[in-house]
Amino acid sequence: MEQSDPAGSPLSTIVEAFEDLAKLLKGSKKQEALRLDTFCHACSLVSVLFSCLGLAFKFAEFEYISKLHGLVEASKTYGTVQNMLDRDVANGTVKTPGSHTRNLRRVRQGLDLIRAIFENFCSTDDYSLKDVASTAYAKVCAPYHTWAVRTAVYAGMYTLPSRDQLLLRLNETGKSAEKKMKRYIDASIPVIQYIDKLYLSRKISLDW
Ligand code: 1PZ
Repeated sequence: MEQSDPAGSPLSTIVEAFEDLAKLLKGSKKQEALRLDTFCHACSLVSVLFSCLGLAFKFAEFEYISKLHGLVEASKTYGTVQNMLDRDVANGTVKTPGSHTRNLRRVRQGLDLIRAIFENFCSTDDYSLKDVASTAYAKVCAPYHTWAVRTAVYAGMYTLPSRDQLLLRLNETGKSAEKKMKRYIDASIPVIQYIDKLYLSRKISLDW
């Protein structure tokens, strides 16, 4: 950890959890399975970001947390992500609304959305976060959301805090935030790819 890092900042906590997860996946021998509770722990830390966004994204927070809660419950029965997916495949419930495999797909899309937002954040100095967030959302999530949800999300973008306000709420400077965002980007990519591979190897497409 670097001296200039504000200790215990929410971004640091998230980044460290995803770096640990990425390391675990990289170090694990070929077929070693990912424990669902380990994965859920890292994902649960992300929810602090919602408190920086304001009321308009309360519904996104609720959506994310309820899907994650479903996965936490599933971890008690299935133990590993692999077992959970295999059960839905066997039951023919992969895409059934509310199924574990579907919830994992949504949480994974949330992680990818954050990655895309962070990438855009690091590549511009825009005072407003509207474009940063809108273009990320348009690419990563909008294709899979209903018209009503997309409309609500784009309307909510006008209420996002400014770049400076966000930094203040995260207890970061522009520099420290960008450093950590880049670390999240690097750590989340292998995690997302790992999950995608589990779907593809079970002949589950990624277009939903
Ligand atoms: C700093 C800039 C911040 C920008 C914030 C952008 C937030 C975009 C929020 C997108 C909310 C989508 C809410 C509703 C989604 C639902 O359609 C699906 C339904 O899934 P189904 O029940 O059909 O299986 N739900 C989800 O996809 C759950 C996860 C959505 C939330 C991910 C957000 C993560 C972003 C955090 C940003 C800090």
